[in-house]
Amino acid sequence: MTFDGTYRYYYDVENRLTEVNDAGDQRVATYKYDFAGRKVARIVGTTTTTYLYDGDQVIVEYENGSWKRRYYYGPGTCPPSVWRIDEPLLMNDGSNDYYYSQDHLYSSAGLLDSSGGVVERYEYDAYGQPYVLDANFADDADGLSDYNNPYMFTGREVDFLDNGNLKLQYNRNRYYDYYTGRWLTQDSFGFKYGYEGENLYEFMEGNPCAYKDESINLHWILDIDRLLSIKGKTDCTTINEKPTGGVYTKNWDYSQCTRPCTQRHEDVHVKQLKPICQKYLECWEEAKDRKERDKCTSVKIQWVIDNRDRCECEAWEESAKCAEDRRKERKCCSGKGKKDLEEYEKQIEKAKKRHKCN
Ligand SMILES: [Ca+2]
Repeated sequence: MTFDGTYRYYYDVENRLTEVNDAGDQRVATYKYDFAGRKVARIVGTTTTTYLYDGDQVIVEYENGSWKRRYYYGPGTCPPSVWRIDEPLLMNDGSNDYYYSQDHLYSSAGLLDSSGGVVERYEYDAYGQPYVLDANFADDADGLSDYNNPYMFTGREVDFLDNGNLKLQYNRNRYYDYYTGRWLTQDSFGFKYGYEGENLYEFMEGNPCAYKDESINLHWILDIDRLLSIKGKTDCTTINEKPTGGVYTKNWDYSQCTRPCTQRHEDVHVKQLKPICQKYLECWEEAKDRKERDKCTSVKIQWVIDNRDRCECEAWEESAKCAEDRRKERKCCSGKGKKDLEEYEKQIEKAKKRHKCN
């Protein structure tokens, strides 16, 4: 996207956002990146914010050369905890520690001081647009965090530009615009793996209410954008259990009768992916430059392509076992449950054919 009616966007040859201007082409922000494509500087007016990284996470933020904030994160890096890659725990601003409390999508829900008192709260719409509230749930006067907290929707960093009139979420490989509900640039992996919807700028296939954050477990290994940034799914459903993996898109995923089977199916995938994930992360850490990192990604993707049918067959086998188990359960005996189970069993057969399982 180069112009959204209000702001103009400029990119470098690697398709990274370098400048944001207003409609009159007056500079709003400038961005700079390092060799690995990480955003290392943001210049707004006379303020230059620079970022020091540990791997893919910002650990120190500087303003005009003096350090302003430090960040500490949770440990998640690999399935089944991969969705915690963006789990800020603590922000220190030189005089105070602030702790994050998160919701089920690992979006920041509140910022707490060191005695555990809430100092600021955050709410989101389905497309992730953040709203800053004070401790008593009243709207913040200017809509900007009083504590300069950048971590909001799905634990990712927000750039509040033009006094908060433009909010861009930085998801490492690309930026997401809450207002239009789309990415500024294309998914770098294109349509290759069939997980995108109708276009490459789409956010959650245009249906953030139907897609759960947890679906990253399967997606992430296929797409580096998603590994590093995928955390963009919101949940407007009423699912209470925390799944360990899975793409929750179909009716049977939401059925009380068959949902445990989706869970068991995805758990199989999580187990399958773990070794390749581990290998990938090691490769990524050892890589010296972007080219080497790309190589790690190719190896991983090739593994997924080579093993897809085998992995799917194992997982659908588990689904079939589960469906058998569920037949004995009351929830699946009659009415909607029974219908859901029948539909699910049909899908198992279809999937087995599709993946040429024996
Ligand atoms: Ca404020």
